[in-house]
Amino acid sequence: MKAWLSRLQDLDFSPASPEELAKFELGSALPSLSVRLEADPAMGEGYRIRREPDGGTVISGGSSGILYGAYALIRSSLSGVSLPEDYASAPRYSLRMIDCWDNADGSVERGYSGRSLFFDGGRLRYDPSRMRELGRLMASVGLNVLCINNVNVHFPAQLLLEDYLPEAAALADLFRPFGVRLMFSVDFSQPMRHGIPTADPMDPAVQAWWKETAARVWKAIPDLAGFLVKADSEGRPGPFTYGRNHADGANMLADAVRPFGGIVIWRCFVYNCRQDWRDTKTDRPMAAWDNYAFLDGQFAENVILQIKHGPFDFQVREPLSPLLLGMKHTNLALELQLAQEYTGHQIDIYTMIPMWHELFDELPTENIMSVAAVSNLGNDANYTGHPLAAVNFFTYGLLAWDPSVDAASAVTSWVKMTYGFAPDQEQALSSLLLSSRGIYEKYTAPLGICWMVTPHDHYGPNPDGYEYDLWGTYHKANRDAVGIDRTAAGTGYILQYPEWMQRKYGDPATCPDLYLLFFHRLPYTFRMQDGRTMIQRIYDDHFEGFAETQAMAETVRTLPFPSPDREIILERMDRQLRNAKEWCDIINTFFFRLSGIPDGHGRKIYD
Ligand code: GCV
Repeated sequence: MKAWLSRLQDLDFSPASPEELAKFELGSALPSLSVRLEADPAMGEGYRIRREPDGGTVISGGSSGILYGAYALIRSSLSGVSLPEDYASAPRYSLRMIDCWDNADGSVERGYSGRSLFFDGGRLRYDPSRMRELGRLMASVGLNVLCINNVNVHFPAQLLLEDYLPEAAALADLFRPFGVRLMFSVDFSQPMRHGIPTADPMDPAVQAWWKETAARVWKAIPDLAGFLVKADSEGRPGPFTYGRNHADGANMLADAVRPFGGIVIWRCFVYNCRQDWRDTKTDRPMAAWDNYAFLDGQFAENVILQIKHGPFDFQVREPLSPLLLGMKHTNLALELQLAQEYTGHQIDIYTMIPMWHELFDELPTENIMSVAAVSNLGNDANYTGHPLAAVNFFTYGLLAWDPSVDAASAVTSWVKMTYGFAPDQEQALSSLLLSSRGIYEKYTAPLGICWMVTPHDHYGPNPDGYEYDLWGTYHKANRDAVGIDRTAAGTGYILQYPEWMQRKYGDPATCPDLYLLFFHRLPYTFRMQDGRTMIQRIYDDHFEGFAETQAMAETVRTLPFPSPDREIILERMDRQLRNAKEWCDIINTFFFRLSGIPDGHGRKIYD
């Protein structure tokens, strides 16, 4: 299976360079087109495609630029979206990353599409032809960095920097012609495996160990992109153990990798995961800011702080993380999650690009210097479990290249490339995908409240499942009111935002409805902007969300998906229907039992 590249010829050899691959792709996908490739190393990853008076086409660019130009031409031809006569493009961000949460034992943390493509039984073990397909899928949408192992570095993944290095170097060789560089997640305490009694970043022995290690690693893989680090988060080791801050930790690693052009990607997902639900002072969304904002300007130039898009954890609706707006003197990366951890496990249809555009509506593109997304891939034949989840990988690549890419045309291009449908069917599938996020949001946790999901597994409803837990994830629904007051009068979270955002979200009368319960604690009878009471809006959204899922299922059944996609899609659609019904009934019942307020339209809510 080659996902959206299924109309291309099999790649049954290992190309030596991006140019060779570009020639192969153009020759097989567009045989009637006369295309000349013109190397212009100064253009780097950028490319220019121009028509010559004689009818030929010239693609100029740096080595991978030529390859991206070739794929742009192929995408344009397969999706029928023509390019201007003279078209130039360059990526907005130089690092466009896929972060895999694959463990050495072959399991994938939050993976919903089979086992790891890279590891099995504690070793690097992969199918080279699938690696080529993956490289091709990445290059075809402009993605250029692949972090192959989980940020939770469980043993023996540490051996990537040690015994497994020769095999890792062979893997890097496989990806190089696709313009893809590898990255490794590293364990901050790794020096302690080697007789050093500490991982303190200020300790000379620790510093020396990382320097020697970096030298050895980059000798084996000279173009390794860098190290990715999850430190002091959810039980991972980090600088806090030694009374150091995260600039101390990140800068120490940055010193070690700098001579080789390496980057340290340092994640900001740091919060108190042992909170007491009775503690009303600690508000988890505030944690990243509290841990990092004061360090602005103190990180080395080859450190990038990677920040999840929202202050919680990839919920269906969260405001933009304030850290992405507040750290003006630090290199930042936006972290998205293609894996549908909280958004339907690649069983429910959930197309993300509308959500990403909402983020960029508030996030100036220049605030960040790179983008990363947690992978939704596994060794299922179709890579993404649900065939329609591939649209998220495809559109993520286009967005990482150019955040202003049009959502509808990106989704439609994917539909056209993947399925040769008639125009009305193509239109039906595109609009179904584009509306899927809104539908999922309606039948799950309401109005930005988050965390009403089944604990740990994160599929299906459990409105009180996280309420008395230690993760800082509370909604505090009682018989009168629901939500957390995060205004200045409440936890003060809102004060982490620039003033214009404080104004936008701070007053419940003007706060956009879908964010209402993220920022405010309100009575069920609160009047929404559309005149409905909040409780009525909750009931309406849930009934509508389920009805819209039923309509979605009807459409899905009429579409002529080829086998085996059709069987997989229909089976998952049935599961989604059951899930939507469960969410609708449980959430409505939960709020009805608490509030005692009946549905204004007399629909069935269980007592
Ligand atoms: C890789 C959430 C997920 C964890 C994940 C973590 C992270 O807590 O549930 O599985 O761990 O985020 O992003 O580090």
